Amino acid sequence: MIDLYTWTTPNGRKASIALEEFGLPYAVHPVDFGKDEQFKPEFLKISPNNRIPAIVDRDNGMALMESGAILIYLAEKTGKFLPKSGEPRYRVLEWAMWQMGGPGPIFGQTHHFVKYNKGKAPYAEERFLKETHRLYGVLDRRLAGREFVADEYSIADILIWPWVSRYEWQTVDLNRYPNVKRWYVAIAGRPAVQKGYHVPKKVQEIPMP
Ligand SMILES: N[C@@H](CCC(=O)N[C@@H](CS)C(=O)NCC(=O)O)C(=O)O
Repeated sequence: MIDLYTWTTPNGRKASIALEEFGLPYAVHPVDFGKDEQFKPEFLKISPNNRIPAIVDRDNGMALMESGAILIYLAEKTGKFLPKSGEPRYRVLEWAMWQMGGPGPIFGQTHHFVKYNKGKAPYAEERFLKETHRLYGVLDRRLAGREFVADEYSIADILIWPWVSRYEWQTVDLNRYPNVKRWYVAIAGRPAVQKGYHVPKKVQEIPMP
């Protein structure tokens, strides 16, 4: 049994979608940002960076923060969605790390400046929108002629998809990125994604282009 600490955000949904995909039993503990629960001392013991997602594996008592580390851990625990060795493994890790350093932080800044603080910092809006479109372009080229970012559906897709699911917040028209759109729609149709997206609670339907 995995204890999952999460909220209704892209990083949180990575972990709940992954747990659904791995078929692991898990107990959900909502960390309500509206109540600043991410700063509670009990939560900081599990996630010292006061961010979700975080897990505790009841099999061994291990607590883990950071979605990338969590998904690698769960993939190794179950033997799914991360090849065991060689180039196939490093392709998955390469695109997983691309997400951790690219779409995660950059799209997050786009949400901050473009959606929530429009007009306050025009240069920041321009910079993060430009970088957001650059990253969509990179993903679109990667997905040209391939179904998933690595050889098969993997933790890399699970890490990237929830950030693309906020394309409306980023003012991105997915029709500009046809390979991303095809990939996004295909993954949105997976039962595990449809279930994991609504953890810890349903706030909206999955956006569909
Ligand atoms: N690099 C971290 C980022 C986690 C993160 O930024 N989580 C956000 C929600 S999407 C959060 O917990 N924010 C709480 C806060 O800003 O106080 C990961 O991938 O897990």
